[in-house]
Amino acid sequence: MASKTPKQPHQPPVNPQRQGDAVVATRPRLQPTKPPAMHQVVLLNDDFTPMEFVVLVLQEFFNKDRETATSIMLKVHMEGRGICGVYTRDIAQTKVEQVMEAARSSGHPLQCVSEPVE
Ligand code: TYC
Repeated sequence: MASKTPKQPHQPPVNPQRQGDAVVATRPRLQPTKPPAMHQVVLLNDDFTPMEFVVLVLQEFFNKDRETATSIMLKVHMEGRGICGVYTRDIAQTKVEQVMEAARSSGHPLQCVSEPVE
């Protein structure tokens, strides 16, 4: 897969410089790097997963307190989807896998996706 990260210009390996008696290996400064793109984990509504299971998922995998978890669950229930958290891409994907596995092993059809933050 092609990376979106621009290639850094070629850096000579080291550039020994004298500082008094010491010889210090230095490198030219790299270009400043961009912060990683962030991804949101979104829970989707369905008609079968128990509300209590969704609240427990939000507490367990997204570190929400019970009140916040309940309010996110109700938002998903009423509006069809809701954001559980925002993470780097790999962490967001891991959260999706954890939720999907918990749902699968409990026999619930709960769906969870991650998507880049706009
Ligand atoms: N709609 C479900 C019910 O009435 C509850 C639910 C909430 C399911 C959020 C999924 O992501 C979800 N039991």
